[in-house]
Amino acid sequence: MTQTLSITGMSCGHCVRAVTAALESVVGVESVAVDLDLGRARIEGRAEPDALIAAVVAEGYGAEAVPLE
Ligand SMILES: [Cu+2]
Repeated sequence: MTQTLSITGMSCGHCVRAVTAALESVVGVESVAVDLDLGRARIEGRAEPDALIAAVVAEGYGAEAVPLE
């Protein structure tokens, strides 16, 4: 299962690493790919959408689910 989040507040590679680590810490996540330019995170696995958003927000960034394209 793939989920996509729109991430706000990222400005550099440090932010990408922080968001990636936050998402990877969520139960059920298998892999994470964060794109700084697009402001998107692609998450593979079976994590709860709300848990993904909460993990990103806890790091100080904004997150919103993006419907499957
Ligand atoms: Cu940064």
